Amino acid sequence: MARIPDSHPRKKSLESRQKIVDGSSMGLLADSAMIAHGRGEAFDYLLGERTTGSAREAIRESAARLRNARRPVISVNGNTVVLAGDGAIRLAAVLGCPIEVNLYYRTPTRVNGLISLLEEWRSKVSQEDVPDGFDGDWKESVEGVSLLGESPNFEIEGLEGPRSNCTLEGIGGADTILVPLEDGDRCEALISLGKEVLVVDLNPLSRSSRMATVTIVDEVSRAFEGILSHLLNDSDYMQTEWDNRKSLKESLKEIGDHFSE
Ligand code: PTJ
Repeated sequence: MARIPDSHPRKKSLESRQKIVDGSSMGLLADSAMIAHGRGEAFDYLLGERTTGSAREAIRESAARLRNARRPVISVNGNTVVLAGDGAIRLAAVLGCPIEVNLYYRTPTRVNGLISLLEEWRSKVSQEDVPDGFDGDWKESVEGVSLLGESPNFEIEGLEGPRSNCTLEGIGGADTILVPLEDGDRCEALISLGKEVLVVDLNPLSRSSRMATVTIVDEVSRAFEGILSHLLNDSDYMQTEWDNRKSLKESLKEIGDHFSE
């Protein structure tokens, strides 16, 4: 890929697009991954490619809920691993929770490939400087992150087909699930199992956005960075009685406001 100058106003967006192109040629992504990414890009453009005020609130609320969770888990699909696998590892290290590869279009080759990519990220992140506010042995915490999904031993009730397969150690036994780019049916099934579902989705109108306990209407890598920062430096904040509908309405208003600014 040609080097994009730092001054290019859409550098981050072009780099993300390239990650999707590369992930696709490596066989890690679903055939429709680029369509999903394009839809996300369009909403991000409308939102001004920034974390809006309502997304910041949802990020803060999600961090508090993940901190309070008994058994949190981060569920990742192909697009999330390719765009924000490093961020997922940092979050899991701080939370002491597993990451589960859980795919809509599940094939053993994709699951294994995505777990290998996460293993590479785990090794790189373990060498990074200790993040501000982290108390403990960073290398040990990162190396301890377990990567699940290869051998499903649990089925999500109310869902048919391969996307119902997950693990008891991860999604099956979790009380709180952080799940970017989720599909509406599965989000609904997880909610009806009594789980708290924290969704990251740039589309505030999607069914998963509307079904979730808390929806972060933001780009997945920005959302992960925000959650990390709140986990490490905002421990006084207590979770609230979250009104997700109100938050989604606010994000739609922010789209309108962005264009009248
Ligand atoms: O890897 P798999 O097999 O699990 O398949 C993954 C995709 C994403 C292909 C599959 O789940 C799918 O088709 O998703 P949808 O139904 O297109 O939904 C994707 C949602 O994520 C859309 O509402 C997009 O707006 C949103 N989205 C796309 N890219 C991003 C995003 N949200 C946050 N950050 C992004 N980078």
